[in-house]
Amino acid sequence: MGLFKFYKKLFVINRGWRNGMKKQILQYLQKNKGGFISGQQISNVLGVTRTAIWKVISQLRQEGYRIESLPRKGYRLVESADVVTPSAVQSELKTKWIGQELLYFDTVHSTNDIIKQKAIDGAAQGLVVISEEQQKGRGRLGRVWNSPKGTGIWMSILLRPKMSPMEAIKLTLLAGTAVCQALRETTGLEVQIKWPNDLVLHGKKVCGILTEMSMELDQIEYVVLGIGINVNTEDFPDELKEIATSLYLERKQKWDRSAIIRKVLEIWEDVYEEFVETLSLYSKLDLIKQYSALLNKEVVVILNGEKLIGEAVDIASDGSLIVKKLDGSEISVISGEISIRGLHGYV
Ligand code: BTX
Repeated sequence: MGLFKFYKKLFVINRGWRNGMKKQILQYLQKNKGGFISGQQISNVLGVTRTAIWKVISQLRQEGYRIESLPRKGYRLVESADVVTPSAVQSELKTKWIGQELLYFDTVHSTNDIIKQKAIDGAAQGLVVISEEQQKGRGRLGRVWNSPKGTGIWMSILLRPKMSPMEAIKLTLLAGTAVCQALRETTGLEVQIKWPNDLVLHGKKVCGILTEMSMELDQIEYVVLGIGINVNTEDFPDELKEIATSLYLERKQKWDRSAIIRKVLEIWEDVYEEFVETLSLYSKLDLIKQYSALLNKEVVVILNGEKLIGEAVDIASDGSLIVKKLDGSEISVISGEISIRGLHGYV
């Protein structure tokens, strides 16, 4: 091994060790939130020097955590920062493999693009990429996804499912269900699924999901699951004001983004593992219907450029939307653009 490679490896090991320690110290402070713990105590429990602890505390303060320190008393976590750094997200993350490898950026073009590059480089499934901001956040069909700094969750997950592309299409709807459940559990807000890939609150879009696949000879190489959630957004650009909302705007309350990320990853790991095993939506179908914003509504479906009016009457076991047309006949829609009739901004 060349000298440069050796030092680079040493640097990576050192950085990994320091990140691990940061996570542990943060966990320890969070467990004792409000009370003081001495540097000696942390040093004894974690087996690191007090100087190393002091360095980590300085880093955490730079990330925005308010940590008080008093001579002879030690350190006290006063306020957790709304940060989505690996240490903040992973400190209490209860997944087995999703998000255990996590890359964090201040700004990127698109988190989906970073994951794609990592997938090509051979990264294992479960890798999560989070960025504070996306300069070229994407929606479907090349549309723009507004991703301003520090306000939302802009993240992508790498998956390598062993299934046909036809099965993998269902991942979007399943992911929407998992995120919907996570948002309901963490905020108590009645988030709904707007089939197939949006989540809405009172008819306005709060989250979008973009699934991108790479295939080789009809085999899936990898899937990138991109999730965008408007969490603490206070204002939207004029063109989005009528159609977009955030968790903040619903309650005028700021939410802890890393807690939401953890819940999303934990629920998604369970849902995904079950789907990979059964290849069936069956166990989630009731939930998908219960959370649906479309069922029993009059809808406009735009299919291959053609407009079709009807009522959304069911979601079939393959995830398709059943629409009853004005002439009484029913069609099954696999994917497409759906508008809810009469809802401002959607028609
Ligand atoms: P979509 O094509 O269904 O929705 C895109 C449309 O939504 C836009 O044309 C615009 O009208 C509206 N829109 C744009 N930004 C927002 C916003 N912040 N909130 C509400 N509505 C908006 C939805 O596509 C899929 C979005 C996925 C975003 C994630 S973020 C992480 C990952 N990286 C990336 O580049 N995309 C995904």
